[in-house]
Amino acid sequence: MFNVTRLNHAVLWVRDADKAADFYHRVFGFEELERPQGMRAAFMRSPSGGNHHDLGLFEVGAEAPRPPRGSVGLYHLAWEVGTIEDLAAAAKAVPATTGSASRCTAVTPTATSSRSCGRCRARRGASTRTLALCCRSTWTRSWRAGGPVPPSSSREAPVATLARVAPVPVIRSGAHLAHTGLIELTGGREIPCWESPERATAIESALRAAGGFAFEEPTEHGREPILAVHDADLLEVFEGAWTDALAAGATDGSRAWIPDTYLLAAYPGPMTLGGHPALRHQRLGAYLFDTATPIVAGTWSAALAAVDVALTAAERVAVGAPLAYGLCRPPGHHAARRMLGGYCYFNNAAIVAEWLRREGGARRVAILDIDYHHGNGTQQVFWERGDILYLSLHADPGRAYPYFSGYAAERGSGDGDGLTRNWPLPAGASLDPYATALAEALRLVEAFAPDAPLVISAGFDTFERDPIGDLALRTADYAEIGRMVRGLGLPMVVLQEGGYALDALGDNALALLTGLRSA
Ligand code: Q9C
Ligand code: ZN
Repeated sequence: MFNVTRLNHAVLWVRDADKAADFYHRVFGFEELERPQGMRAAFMRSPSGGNHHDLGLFEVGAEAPRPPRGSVGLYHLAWEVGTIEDLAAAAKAVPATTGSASRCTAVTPTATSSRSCGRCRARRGASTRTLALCCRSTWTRSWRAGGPVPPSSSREAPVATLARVAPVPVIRSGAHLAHTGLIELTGGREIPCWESPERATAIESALRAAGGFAFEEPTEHGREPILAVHDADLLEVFEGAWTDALAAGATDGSRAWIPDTYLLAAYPGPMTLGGHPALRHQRLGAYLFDTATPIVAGTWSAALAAVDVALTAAERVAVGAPLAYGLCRPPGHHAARRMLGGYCYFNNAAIVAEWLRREGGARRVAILDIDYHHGNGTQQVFWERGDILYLSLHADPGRAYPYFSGYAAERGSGDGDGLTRNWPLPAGASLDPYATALAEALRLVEAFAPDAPLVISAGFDTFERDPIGDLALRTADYAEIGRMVRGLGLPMVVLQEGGYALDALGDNALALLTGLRSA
């Protein structure tokens, strides 16, 4: 499918409205809005979302000359129509069989035209409420080459350009749906976990409604890529915790499992301890740093699937997609080498980065983490690595979860000295300070010169209305962030991390992805 960008309200004069409507549906994903009664016309809406496009297809009749072969009957283009109602009004002013192909027809229903096209004298107004048609021949000629382009000889630069942009692969799986019924403890109270299946559902449906995305299932990658980042004993305990908890009667299966003891570094003191319990749900307390990582029957498979989602997205980019989105759930950036936490089980982003090194032939991989929280797990995994850059913008841990990492002084060590960088942000930070920090981070990415796709840990808990965050980004800001990152010119793998304002999550993800794929 093609993707329409920068097309503002086009009107196409076509030989056959049915065929044209079908074409625009199949090739560009336009949805039909309306077939006005008594008119050979179709009104359609583009899938590109955000920048909202409408399209009017008007049949000019069979006596009009044939378009070039393969040009699907496109005769005329027009642009700058304010609303679909304007289109309808304009259409009534045009005889149903206007179709003399050698000359263009101008219609200016609200008559604010100020200039004429030098080629055809069609009047074209400065007002967006003016409809004008012009220069059909040039447009049709270039059609097959990837869409109409403005006639270069014309000083009239049309607003409309149809760009051939492949849909963005969105890798998603339904496996996360069973990772549900989760609870967390907040201020001593048990509440439904913010990290819910509806999050991924909301994002997926927003992207589907917007169009321009290709939804794909992940392929299985097995445990090897996970074991390149996480310790085998973590996997063993995580995998078996639920069944052991059930078998031991520690849970009746109706509630998420949250262990009751946590093995802190401070626990042993001078002691040499003699062992660990055999049951994995009890051992789990040595592999968690908080109570925000509940386990239910579907958790293990969901976490495995999230890794497959991430790796499949990375593969799409590795074979040439400029951008792919892994709709990971559960998220990953709080999960460390042998530690779960913060709604995270496997560190999807770290696994992708390591996989790009080992399997993707990359020598330098950069990870940009824009979740509200510091990605303590990712930072830990690559702390001493000279081949992986980890950059994180987040709420200052002096006031925000996870509290114990993400300070500006943390910069990596050994080979990784200087290759971890943190930008703690004050409460209430809006796009301005955010963009300043981001620009700094992007300069470091450039200096590092990755030879692999940029891995983006994307959280939308930086949103102004996020229930657990206190930054102040707005939906449109994510598009701006996307455009800034896009400026690097690197291919990109976007992996879903946090974001809990359910009603805005889809729009925010759409905005980021739209910015990331902007021209
Ligand atoms: N109720 C991500 O955004 N907070 N994780 C728990 C106790 C945990 C956030 C506070 C926040 C984890 C991926
Ligand atoms: Zn977060």
